Amino acid sequence: MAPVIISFVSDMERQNCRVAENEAGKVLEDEGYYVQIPDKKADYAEFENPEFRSLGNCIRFRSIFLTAICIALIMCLSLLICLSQPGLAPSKSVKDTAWSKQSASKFLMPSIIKGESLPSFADERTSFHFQPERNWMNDPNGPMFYKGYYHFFYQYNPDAAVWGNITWGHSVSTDLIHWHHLELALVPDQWYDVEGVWSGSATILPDGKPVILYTGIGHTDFRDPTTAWLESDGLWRIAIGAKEGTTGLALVYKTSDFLNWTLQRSFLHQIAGTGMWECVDFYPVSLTGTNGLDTSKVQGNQLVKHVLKASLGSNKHDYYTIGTYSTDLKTFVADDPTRDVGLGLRYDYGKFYASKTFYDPAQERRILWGWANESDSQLDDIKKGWASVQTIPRTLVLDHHTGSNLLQWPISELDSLRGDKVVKQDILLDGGAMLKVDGASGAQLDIEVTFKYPDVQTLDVPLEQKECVCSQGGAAQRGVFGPFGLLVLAADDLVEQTAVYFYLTLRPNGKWMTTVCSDQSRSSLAKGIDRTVYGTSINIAPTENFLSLRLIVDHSIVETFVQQGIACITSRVYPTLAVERDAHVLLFNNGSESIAMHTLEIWQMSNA
Ligand code: DQQ
Repeated sequence: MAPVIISFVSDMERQNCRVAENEAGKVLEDEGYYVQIPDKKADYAEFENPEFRSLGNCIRFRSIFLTAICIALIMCLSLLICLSQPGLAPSKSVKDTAWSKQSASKFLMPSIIKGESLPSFADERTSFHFQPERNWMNDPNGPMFYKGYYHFFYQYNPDAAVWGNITWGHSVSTDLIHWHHLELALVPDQWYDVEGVWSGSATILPDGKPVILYTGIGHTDFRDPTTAWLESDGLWRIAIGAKEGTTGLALVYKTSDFLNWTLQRSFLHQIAGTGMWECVDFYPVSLTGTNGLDTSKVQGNQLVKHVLKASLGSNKHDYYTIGTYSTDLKTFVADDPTRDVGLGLRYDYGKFYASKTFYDPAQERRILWGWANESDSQLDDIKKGWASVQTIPRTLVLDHHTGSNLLQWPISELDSLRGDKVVKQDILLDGGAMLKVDGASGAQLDIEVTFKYPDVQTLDVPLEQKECVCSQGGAAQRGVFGPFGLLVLAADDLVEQTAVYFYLTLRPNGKWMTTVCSDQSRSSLAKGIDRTVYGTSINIAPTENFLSLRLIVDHSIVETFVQQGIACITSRVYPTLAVERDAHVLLFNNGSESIAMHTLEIWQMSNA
């Protein structure tokens, strides 16, 4: 079953659009670079099938309304600019063309190319997060489960550790943790890919055939097609992110055959002031169960809610909202307008962008991938020869307790990497306490900790009435109830430490507020690193009795899951002393009141 690859180009470009089935498909097969299997040949033999390699049809894209929102004009301009530059004419393969070299030179590429050995910075490379062997990676693209394998594609620069010359990298796995890297899947070998093969999605058709949609010529406010969903009128629909003025929006196109497309009159959704919506995602979640739902499960609104996510180009954060998709009006309405796209909930309050979900039919779950960029400098990335990781894939379900947020949790397959375990129970942390956890040092850890919610109601001390802001003082603040939590990747003398903690305060309105922060401000002695303290406040009533954290620590990344996944925070950290067995874990309480730690479990994690 050959996948169909579709590049999105506008009306004015379609005259030149390739019908790629024969021409490009042949090129790919001839060069054999779509799938190349250096080892474990038997396991992945499936993908050597020429059928799988061939490309499909180019889309006939009717951008009727694009003119109205000035996108066509912008595209026209960028097209002319591209074509007027000698040396930018596309050729067939990214590996050995003048085009790729020309393009690369635009970005002042360093000379880290395939075959060269990696420079040092070994302590910063992750051991069980998804990373290509070298060079730049950004957005997750087209994740899917196909013929018994999870496929993961990603925006990738095969030539350097900075963005540019964008292709689709490709890896396969049977468990979403152990990955087998394949050759590039999509390369800019056509004129409309002159800016690179940008982000997109995969849709598995009812007959099992995958369709891959991506964006061709970039630099327009129109990109990143979603997975398609099928409605009862027999038409497939996709959403595409766009912008009109400063209003971010999601356009919808419909098709019966993935070749002929009509722009729907109504937008799926729009929010003034949010700017360009990148990497829109749109999918149903069950109101009744914990299974994930296929993207086409749009009917039966009494049983499903819809999630709409946009990655805001303006601040590089992924915002989602929960609401109702009207199959009559073909529009989405958020349940709570004050928490609409860009105004309220984020998947992650740290370094996490351009995310994408997919439905995993094998385990009936919806899985979220997100890109965690570096927090060091571009020069550091060039020196280390790589940039970016993907966060651990997370399952997503509606929080049935609140009905108003999602719960995210690392996929259960991650547990297979858990090794030696340290357990501590019922430790009272007095105000100012700092307690090293013996036997738990290391830079690859999975940590679960639960604190008893303190008895805030009956306290006989003057209470703080303030909003806690993570960035104002970080973990060094001194409060009544907090900051308290964990230090990870902490050096012997604590000159390096990454703190993840709670801080409880009483709002002026008399309600208790729980703030959770990930403080990377003291994570490294190195210079030129982003030291933002990330965090958010969450609704936890004192009656819930407990506060919990799960931390996934992998050398240069700390992923935090708060209160069983109500909120997540991802930090990128670069300790220089607190590495390997010199990286310690401590419990701490910087508040004046005691905090009871209930259970602490720490697993050493194996390499993937
Ligand atoms: N990255 C891609 C675009 C997308 C952006 C280009 C988001 O398609 O909008 O690499 O990070």
